Amino acid sequence: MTDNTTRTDLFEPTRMGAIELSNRIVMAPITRSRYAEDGIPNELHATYYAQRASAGLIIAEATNISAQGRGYAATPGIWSEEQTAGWKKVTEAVHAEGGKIVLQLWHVGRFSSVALQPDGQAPVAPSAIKAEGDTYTTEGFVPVSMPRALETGEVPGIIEQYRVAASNAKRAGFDGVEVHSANSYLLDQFLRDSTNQRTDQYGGSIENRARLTLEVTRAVIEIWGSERVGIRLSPVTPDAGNTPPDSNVMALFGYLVPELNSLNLAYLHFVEGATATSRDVPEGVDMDALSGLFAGPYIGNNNYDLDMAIERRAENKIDAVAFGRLFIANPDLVQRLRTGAALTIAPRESYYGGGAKGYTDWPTGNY
Ligand code: 8OZ
Repeated sequence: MTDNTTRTDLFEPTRMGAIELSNRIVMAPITRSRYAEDGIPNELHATYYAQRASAGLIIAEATNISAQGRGYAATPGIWSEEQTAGWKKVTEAVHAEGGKIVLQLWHVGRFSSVALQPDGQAPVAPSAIKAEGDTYTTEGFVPVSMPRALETGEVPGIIEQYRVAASNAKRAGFDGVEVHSANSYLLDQFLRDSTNQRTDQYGGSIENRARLTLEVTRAVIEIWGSERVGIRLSPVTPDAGNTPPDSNVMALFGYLVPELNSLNLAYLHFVEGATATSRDVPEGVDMDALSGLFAGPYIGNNNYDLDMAIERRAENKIDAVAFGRLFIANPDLVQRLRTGAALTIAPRESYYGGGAKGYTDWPTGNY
């Protein structure tokens, strides 16, 4: 049996803002699509997260901040009292196991279908540009719908949705929240020039396109304090329809990351490469140069294995590593990595949908 604790400090406690972590291994937010139409977490979800509480930090899966922000069936919400009460069961179960858990606040923007929107309305977006790709409804996969551009006067209402969700998350007992400004959802749609063709103060220049992400983050900080707010960015991930990232990734994120420094966040969480796909980046992009601009705790993510995490930690390129898929079938991932025990690879069929099978029935390892 190996003892990997001698090779790295990844298994030692650390602190991100006001959040104390028992180690530097983070569970990335992973959509598992196991919720009823009401988006209310229940005992099953509490069990799932509690089983994974030995992670230094759990970032709970992307959670709809409003009915309008919803783009996939079977995902959870945090806009109603019932959803808030459901999440309380989850946070209590995780805390009972000594874990820490933050909630990822999600608005899909244009990546939705009229079938999922209140009163069958069009999804909202920075500009009326349709995404390509399919989303999941109770009727199965359907192409996403043509969105409508938000009026400037509606933007405060979007920020308010984040504020309400952040405040619900606080009442639900989370240790903090992560602003989902990645993966081509609403905030990322504002950031990128491929999806934002606005002519008001939320479009055009980089400063304008970054405005909503910064305003939302500040609004959430007002609820939580900066030391319990993190943010996730995915500078080079194309969207589901393969819309490329921004035409000038280095300039856009070279502006945004230093702006975030002034907010004193708990952490920055970067998807290094294309989310869940590859660590390759377009020519001219240097992810380490961008993450190096961040002054606070930095969580690296995307296709890591332990050796890569140890190496990048030793080079001081990361403060913590987030694993997503590996947490599916290895609830005790931290212990397995620590001892060099074998890892179980979850089959794709287990990722999304269904109930306890492939969700809470993974054994802990033999070590
Ligand atoms: C997989 C399936 C549905 C949504 C993301 C929230 O990529 C997601 C997501 C992932 O950020």
